[in-house]
Amino acid sequence: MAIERTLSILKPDATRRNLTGKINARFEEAGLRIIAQRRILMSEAIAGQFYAVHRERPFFKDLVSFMTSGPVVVQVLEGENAVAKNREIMGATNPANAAPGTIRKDFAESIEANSVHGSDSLENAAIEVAFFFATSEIVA
Ligand code: RTP
Ligand code: MG
Repeated sequence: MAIERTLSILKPDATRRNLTGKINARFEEAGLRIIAQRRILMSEAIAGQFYAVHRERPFFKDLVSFMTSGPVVVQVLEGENAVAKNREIMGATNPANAAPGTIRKDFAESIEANSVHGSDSLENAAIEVAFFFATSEIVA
């Protein structure tokens, strides 16, 4: 299997409840390595640009206001099959549908405040990693 990189975000509901260490432990236990990490407060412009693909969706406005409501932790995860592995340990978007033992099942508050973001394809992972990190900030 190929070593991949994926973009992960610990969302404002996770930072508010001081869950960053607990969630990072899930990544590390699954064999993913945190090779870049930064805590930021997203501006509306940055959140809107990051979620531009959802611009026409009914939840877009709420999503931008949620993602700018508190600090987030942006990070690059590296490991075998990292994109799919991260999606698997995150669980379904709606925590009500998330499998037992997944991050969203155990920590998410709602379909919106669902604790984590993870890139959904290798192609988007490369775009999203470059959106937040310079090459010099990623130390594998
Ligand atoms: P993410 O992009 O955050 O990793 O989540 P995802 O792929 O599982 O879900 P996606 O369809 O890309 O949606 C992005 C984020 O928008 C919020 N959302 N709210 N109110 C709603 O019906 C609704 N649907 C989605 C969630 O925060 C979701 O993670
Ligand atoms: Mg998504």
